[in-house]
Amino acid sequence: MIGVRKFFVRRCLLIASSLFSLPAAAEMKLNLPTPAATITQEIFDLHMLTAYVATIIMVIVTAIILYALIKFRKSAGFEADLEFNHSWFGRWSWVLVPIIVLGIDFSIAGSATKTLQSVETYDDSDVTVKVIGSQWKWTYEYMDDGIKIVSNLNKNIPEDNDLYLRDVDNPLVLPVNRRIRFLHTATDVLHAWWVPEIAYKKDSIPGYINETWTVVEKEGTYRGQCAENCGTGHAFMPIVVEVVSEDKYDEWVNGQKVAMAAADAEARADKTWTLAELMDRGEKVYATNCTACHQANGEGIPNVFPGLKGSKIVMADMAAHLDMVIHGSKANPVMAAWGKQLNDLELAAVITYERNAWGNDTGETVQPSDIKSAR
Ligand code: HEC
Ligand SMILES: [Cu+2]
Repeated sequence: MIGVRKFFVRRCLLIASSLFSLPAAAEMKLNLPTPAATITQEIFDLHMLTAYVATIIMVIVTAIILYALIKFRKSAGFEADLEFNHSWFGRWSWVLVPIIVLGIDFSIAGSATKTLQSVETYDDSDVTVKVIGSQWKWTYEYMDDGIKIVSNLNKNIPEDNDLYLRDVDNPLVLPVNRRIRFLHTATDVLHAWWVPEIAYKKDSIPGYINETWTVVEKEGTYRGQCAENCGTGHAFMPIVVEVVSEDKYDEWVNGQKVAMAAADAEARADKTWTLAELMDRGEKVYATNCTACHQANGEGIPNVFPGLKGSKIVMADMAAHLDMVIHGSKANPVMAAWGKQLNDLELAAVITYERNAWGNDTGETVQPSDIKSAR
């Protein structure tokens, strides 16, 4: 056995060498990320001002303490001045010190108040996005254009990749140099939409709307995380924002509108869909909206989310199945009313998929017209 002392020396060397090894040092970010928006720049500047003031105070106080320790040490024969508090300086220092401290406080409070005022300035915006947190995904609704984006974790990124748990299938797309208003809310529990480079943090609260704003000054991809512990999938709802030029943004908006109109027309079309067509679409709807809880293999999570594979409702009771998916569960609000979020074709497809995937093999199809009458 190696001695305790040797053990600690080795441990310290190991930690030191890993701290100073090149990749680790390159990864080590000591400060907040570089802001890319006016409001986050203001917050960053306030943070730096506070950090500088605190550092200067720390240096001065440490210097005074060290000076006093050395200069007035007993071994050098120093004797304490028991009458210090009766001297001029001894008396006035009790007044001066609080005045200095208050002065420092006010100098920071001035900037802090200004920043807080900017944070709470709700001017007209060019783009308004409703940001909806759900267990465990983000939905973005562009209020002016009627576009809706569902943003899910990209599960295809391997663990050793930098973007593991930090990438999504559909990012939020925003124009550069335009004022964006975010309206934050949630469908189930508290979440918080946080992208430190471009937007500050505010809670997403069910049944309540919080507002934040930003003007992003640099095009690019910005990443963030849900910043409110919202359940077992909290780590699996990352945020990705693509900030693009205005032209690109307009192009993207038009593309989305065309795609939405096409999907809408398709859902309304008076057509009987085949099992294969419905399964194909249903698999996608299921992957986007249902896997977070019921899992890709349809087995759910025991005692938390029921399995759909072999489920009685899914296999036999069609009316109960339609009711559960369209209107949600009355017993457990975690199972949402998908009738509000998906159109008739999407609902018909996902229900058909549940009834035929994972060996459920009922061979039954559900048509959009069935959904229409069950709504
Ligand atoms: C946030 C988690 C969550 C998501 C997402 C979710 N469900 Fe559910 N689901 C539940 C819970 C919890 C229940 C149990 C409800 C109850 O006990 O009343 C449930 C129950 C069900 C049932 C009844 C199963 C049974 O045997 O009782 C069906 C069918 C179902 N969900 C379908 C879906 C479909 C389709 C989707 C996607 C469009 C979906 N769910 C998305 C949580 C979820
Ligand atoms: Cu969350």
